[in-house]
Amino acid sequence: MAEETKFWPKTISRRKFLALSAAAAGGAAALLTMPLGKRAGANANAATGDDGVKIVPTSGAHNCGGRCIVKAHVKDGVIVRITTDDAPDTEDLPQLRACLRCRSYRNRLYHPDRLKYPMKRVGKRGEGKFERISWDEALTIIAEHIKRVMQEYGPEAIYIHYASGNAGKTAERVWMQRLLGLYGGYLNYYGTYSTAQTQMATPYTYGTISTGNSREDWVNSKLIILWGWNPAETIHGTNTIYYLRRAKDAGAKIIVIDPRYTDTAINLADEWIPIRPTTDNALMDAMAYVMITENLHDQAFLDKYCLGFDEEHMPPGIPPGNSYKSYVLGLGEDKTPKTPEWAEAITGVPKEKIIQLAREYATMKPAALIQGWGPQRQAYGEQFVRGGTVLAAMTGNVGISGGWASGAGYQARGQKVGSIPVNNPCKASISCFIWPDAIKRGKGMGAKDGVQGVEQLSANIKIIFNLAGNTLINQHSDCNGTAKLLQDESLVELIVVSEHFMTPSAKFADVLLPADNPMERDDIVTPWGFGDYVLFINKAVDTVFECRNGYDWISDLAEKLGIREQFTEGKTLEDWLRYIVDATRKNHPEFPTYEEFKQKGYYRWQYPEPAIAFKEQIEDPDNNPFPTPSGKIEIFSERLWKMNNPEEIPAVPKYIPSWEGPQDPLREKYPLQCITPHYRRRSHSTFDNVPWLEEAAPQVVWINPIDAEVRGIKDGDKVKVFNDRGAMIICAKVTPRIMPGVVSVPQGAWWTPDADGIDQRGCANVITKYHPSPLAFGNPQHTNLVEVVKA
Ligand SMILES: Nc1nc2c(c(=O)[nH]1)N[C@H]1C(S)=C(S)[C@@H](COP(=O)(O)OP(=O)(O)OC[C@H]3O[C@@H](n4cnc5c(=O)[nH]c(N)nc54)[C@H](O)[C@@H]3O)O[C@H]1N2
Ligand SMILES: Nc1nc2c(c(=O)[nH]1)N[C@H]1C(S)=C(S)[C@@H](COP(=O)(O)OP(=O)(O)OC[C@H]3O[C@@H](n4cnc5c(=O)[nH]c(N)nc54)[C@H](O)[C@@H]3O)O[C@H]1N2
Ligand code: SF4
Ligand SMILES: [Mo]
Repeated sequence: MAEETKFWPKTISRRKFLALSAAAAGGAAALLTMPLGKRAGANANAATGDDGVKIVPTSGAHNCGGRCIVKAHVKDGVIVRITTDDAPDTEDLPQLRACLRCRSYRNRLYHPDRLKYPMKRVGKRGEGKFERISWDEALTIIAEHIKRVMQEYGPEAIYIHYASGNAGKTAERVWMQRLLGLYGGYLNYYGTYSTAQTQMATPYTYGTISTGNSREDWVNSKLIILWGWNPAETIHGTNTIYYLRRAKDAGAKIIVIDPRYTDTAINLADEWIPIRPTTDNALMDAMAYVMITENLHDQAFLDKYCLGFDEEHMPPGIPPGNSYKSYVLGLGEDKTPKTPEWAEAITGVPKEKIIQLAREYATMKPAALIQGWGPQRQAYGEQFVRGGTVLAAMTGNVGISGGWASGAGYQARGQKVGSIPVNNPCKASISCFIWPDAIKRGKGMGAKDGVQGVEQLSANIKIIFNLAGNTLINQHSDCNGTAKLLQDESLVELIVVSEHFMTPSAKFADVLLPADNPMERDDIVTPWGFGDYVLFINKAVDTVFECRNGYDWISDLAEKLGIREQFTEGKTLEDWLRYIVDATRKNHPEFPTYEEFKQKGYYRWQYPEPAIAFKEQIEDPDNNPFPTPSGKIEIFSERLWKMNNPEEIPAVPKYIPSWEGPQDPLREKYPLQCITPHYRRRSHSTFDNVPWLEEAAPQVVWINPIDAEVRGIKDGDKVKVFNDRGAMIICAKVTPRIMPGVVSVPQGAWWTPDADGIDQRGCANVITKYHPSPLAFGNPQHTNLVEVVKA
């Protein structure tokens, strides 16, 4: 075994770090928000070989919104420095430059708290008491449980949970899926914590989630509305902010609609429209009202391509009064015209502003209404998604250059990159958010509970694999409630966690496995939806202590289950990576060979034209129907109508007053709406334990001066944020950057309860609610009411 201290290099002093960052791009703060415009030579010496220093091209594998070129400078087996892309930075091919998170990566890799050995739980579950064991013992425990549970309950009792910490093509989660697929199966999940509502709702309008043009096309927009979207912080594709900046330079007006004056608004917005969380559909409905009553909508487009906008274009057999237009004008059941005055009272947006916004969006063509995913991570997030798609259709902005179809927004142009073959004979699937129900009452749960693929589940969840994720506790809603559920050892019988650190979720493991780090392994990784490239993660340094690669330990587990040969097919990890490259080359003959790809570290596609979603459907509709049942853009969805739940799943998008929204009577007790956005210093909970980043961007709750004053709260005060589900202690940032009545706690801080259960670190999910959304069974983690008091 290695000496414990040998692998940890001396920590670089803070001063030296700040000097390095300053040289790179104007200091740590500037690096945190993605740099704009022309970026000065940050890595002048990246390519030069200092004495004995090897420069290894690699990348991050966490779920950060981007995917960048990271260069590890290795000396004597230790990473001494990290730099980034130093290829020419051109307009057509901007560099894939790393942000401060990957730049600080040595702090994660060489963190003194890194897990070093396999362990098993010795105290009560969740207590965090563990004992070191051998890998062999760990794998024996896991194999015995799999054999027993598979026999006693069948594959639906074994769940491989959503875990986004390792996005590599050969992540442990993938290997576990392959293994259990070969051994009898496992319970699937659908959807994600990121996009549950939009993935489910967008296809009801368009038949697909690929509704985005490519970003080069934004320069053709006259108006860009960023609706609950903050890519200056969330990145959403490396360089997204750069493409928006190009659009602005080309003359586009940019409007940001968000309860917070975000970094994106600071960087780009001509106008910021603050709105009460959960009320966006009221604003959308009133915009539609203005367009209809002022005759600004594109009737010809609606007549030709859409179903259900007005009574003249409804599917047969639907009673009158159910079109979107009837709903907006108050001719439907609710008899309420959705006027700007009506919307002002709900949203807090002045009616003059609503009228102006409607007129601008209808007349400044082409215009792109781009939806972020924050407002769909709400109680009725599905309505937000469909509401945006209807406005895009009403203004004829679908399928054209400079326009944007709205909805999920994945780029219409996607490359086909190979993957590890997985074949799961078990067809049952749950929404990734509803696993607590599948633990408590899985057996018998069916379609109405969010189960897909089978009529009813045949078992409760008995084994959970949580490999590179923190959604067992920290990132799931209601930490306190979930902890109680998992503590009950009579329910889930085995929890296996693979991690780098003792996270709040890792504390709930029965068997805790130390994972290798991306810097210690080879892998292939793709960017988020917008990126036209693939990266090779090159192993830069050796794996430390007893941390192991997923393929390695899961092959040994396969052996214990008697299926090593089937699992590995006699291949090494490198053979599988070649397999992925070969599969990619089959789809894209221009893709480089394995050797070329690995050596360079990335491959970038270049296209002569931007991709325009639904171009064919609009230019030649007869030969290219939309992939919906009617072949049209379905503003009215007969499929939703047939669900017969008009209150929560209406057939046309509607404003539904939300539980824990501004109209909930619970506001008397908990008067503030609390949103929990993504924070620049972390990827969710990953990097929460990196002191450099904590110093640069502390965990604080944003509160408006008006709300602070009545509570006697001053900037920097310690406050308690709480509701019936939990409480946290956190510092207040008193700022007009958040609208009155709303507070904001960035998600991802590690849950750290004191003896009374009060979280001491500002973990957003102590106050969030486990309450799946009606259609997608998705997570509503921005829908919360709280009170804030001085601590
Ligand atoms: N309140 C609130 N909660 C939210 C959200 C919100 O907006 N508000 N957003 C949700 C969203 S969009 C998402 S995607 C989820 C994300 O939730 P998670 O998928 O849980 O993501 P992370 O918190 O980044 O946790 C990833 C874990 O993987 C570990 N890890 C990193 N690399 C490796 C590796 O190579 N191997 C192994 N074994 N482990 C590794 C990290 O240490 C980290 O603990 O959170 C959701 N939770
Ligand atoms: N730095 C950083 N970047 C990340 C991540 C991270 O953790 N850190 N996570 C990545 C992942 S996995 C994901 S899924 C994406 C998440 O990307 P998003 O889901 O788009 O990010 P959020 O911050 O949750 O929300 C975006 C904005 O919506 C606003 N918002 C919240 N509720 C409402 C509402 O009701 N109405 C309106 N109009 N606005 C609202 C928030 O204030 C926020 O500014 O980010 C990715 N990028
Ligand atoms: S954290 Fe993500 S966006 Fe930042 S450098 Fe790493 S890969 Fe790029
Ligand atoms: Mo996400």
